Amino acid sequence: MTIETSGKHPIPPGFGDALVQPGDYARMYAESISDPDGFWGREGRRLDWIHPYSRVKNTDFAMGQVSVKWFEDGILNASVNCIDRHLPGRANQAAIIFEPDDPDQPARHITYAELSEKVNRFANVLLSQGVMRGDRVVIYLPMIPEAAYAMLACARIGAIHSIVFAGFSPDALANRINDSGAKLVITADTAPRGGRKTALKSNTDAALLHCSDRVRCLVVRHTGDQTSWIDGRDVDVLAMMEQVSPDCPPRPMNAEDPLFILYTSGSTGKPKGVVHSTAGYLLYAAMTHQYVFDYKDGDIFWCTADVGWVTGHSYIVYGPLANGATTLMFEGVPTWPDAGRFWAVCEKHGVNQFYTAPTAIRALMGQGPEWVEKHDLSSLRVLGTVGEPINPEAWVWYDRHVGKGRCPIVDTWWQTETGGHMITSLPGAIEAKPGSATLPFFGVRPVVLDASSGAVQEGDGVEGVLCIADSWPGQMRTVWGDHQRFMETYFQQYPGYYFTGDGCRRDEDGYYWITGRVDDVINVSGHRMGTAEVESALVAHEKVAEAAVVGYPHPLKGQGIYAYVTLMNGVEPSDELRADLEKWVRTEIGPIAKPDLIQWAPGLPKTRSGKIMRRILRKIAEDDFGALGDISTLADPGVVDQLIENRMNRA
Ligand code: 6R9
Repeated sequence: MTIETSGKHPIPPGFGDALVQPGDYARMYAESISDPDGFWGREGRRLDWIHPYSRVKNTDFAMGQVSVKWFEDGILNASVNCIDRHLPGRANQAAIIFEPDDPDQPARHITYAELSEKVNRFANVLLSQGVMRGDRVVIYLPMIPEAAYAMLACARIGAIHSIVFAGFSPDALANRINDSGAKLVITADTAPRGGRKTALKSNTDAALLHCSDRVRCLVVRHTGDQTSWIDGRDVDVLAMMEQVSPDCPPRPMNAEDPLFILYTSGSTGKPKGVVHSTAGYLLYAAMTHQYVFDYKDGDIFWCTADVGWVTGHSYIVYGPLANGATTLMFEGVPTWPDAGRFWAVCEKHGVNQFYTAPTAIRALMGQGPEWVEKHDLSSLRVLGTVGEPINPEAWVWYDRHVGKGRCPIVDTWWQTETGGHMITSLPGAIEAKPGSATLPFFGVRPVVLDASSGAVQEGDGVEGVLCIADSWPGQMRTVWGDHQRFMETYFQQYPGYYFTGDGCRRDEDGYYWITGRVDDVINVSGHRMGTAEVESALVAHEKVAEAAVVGYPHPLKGQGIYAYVTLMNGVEPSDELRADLEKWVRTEIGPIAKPDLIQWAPGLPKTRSGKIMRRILRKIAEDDFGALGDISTLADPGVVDQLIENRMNRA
């Protein structure tokens, strides 16, 4: 199928009352750029403040003194903004609809009144465990309402939460508990997903062997499965919630106090703790949620991400709840019990906005449109995608079979570091092009730079690396415990700009097309993975001497993980060893990091100074070795032929 992608896709009829109209976008965008203080000073009033701010923007991108502050003298509480202020008008409206893994179990509608009681009680449990303002709390929970209660309870008392995706291994969990210096970890007994169970409590037990013995463990008894129990360390949080007061006064917080830390992969072996602020982050999540999805009162909003990723933070919990929305939380997977589950859930709950990842769309597309056609999707109004570039085939399928041509698709480009959407279309205002994230959100100043010279590429029809020229309220503030690393990672390479790590093209219409990462980060099913992280896991195995990891095109995952492994002298390659290495990476990092292909490499292509030539390894992994480029600087060009001969991906 060839697909016309250069033309604009007209806005479907029925968006005449969209929050942002075609004429508004250009006007509002221009104002947001020419007068950020005026624009954000007004938008900041979306939040409820205990003490209003007098200063709006105070930011500096100069290397060595990078500093990002918004609304810095304002005082507020994030949980009040997500709960208390909605109680007068929405006490009986559902805040969260919980759809369990097992479709035969009843869904739960949690009203704002109930959410309030749960969060207050949860906050009192945290206080009873000695958690104080500024303390870190690690949350290792599945997609259950208690994850949202835990986040908001932290926010209520001024503790900083750090969610670790429930698919991460005990080692990854321990590293994050230790790096953040958390006092407490919150987990569940077991987590059902797609009919299978993950033993979260026993993973946590294993992690805590590598942590200070002062770290406490709160356990949500979710399935009731038997777990080990250490008296004095483990606390049954649901039982305890019954015993504490249903009132917990919110702690007044400074606008710039950290709301949460979220670890994400970069070009080095060690994930970094991305720190987000209370006011700027919350405002940005709320505003993008409202405008980008054209969210209106009474709508049912569903973001299929996991709360363990930034998308879940901003568009399951903080953005929707700050707007008094009804947000759907789904414990399961798209393909269980069958490939119609997403659409069954949309029909059952009358979902109006549906937000998912291209990898999920591709997987469902492969099952055929009949799974979609079985269900009544007439409630859907806006569709969204996030996580990686969407291929036009998947875009067209989504539009045709899910949206029936009636629903604008918003392709939202953003990052853990940006807090919320940065480049995206708007349902009633910006026409889409399949595969393009289109135009910048209000207040966002994208620039395309020449990758090697750093020169700004002016005008349209240009290509290069994507940077952002000025701050926006949702921007990360620092790397937890390492401001120097924050500056070096994002502001050193192209002085004066925030460097996104993505390549990008701006077409003749000024539309942005993200071409993927230009650093050593790969995007597997929309999840970020540092190649260095997988390499350090592999070389930690006693039989591995050296490893190099690259991405390669994968039909479902977007990118797959391709590992070249050099074994220790005297160790023979075997299928058992390959399986063992796969298992090893799963336990070191988690199932999402398992290499798709492992090639035994007696040697790796290196320069004379010993640098691995990843460019060559990428080409071989892509099965595109006709275009290897210059290999004359290699210390031993012979290894290349051998690697080509034994390549694993024969596309
Ligand atoms: C929100 C999220 C960020 C990286 C980002 C880019 C890729 C995300 C995209 C997209 C093309 C989109 N990415 N959305 N690429 N089009 N709509 O995914 O955060 O996990 O930090 O990943 O994902 O490469 O730099 P995160």
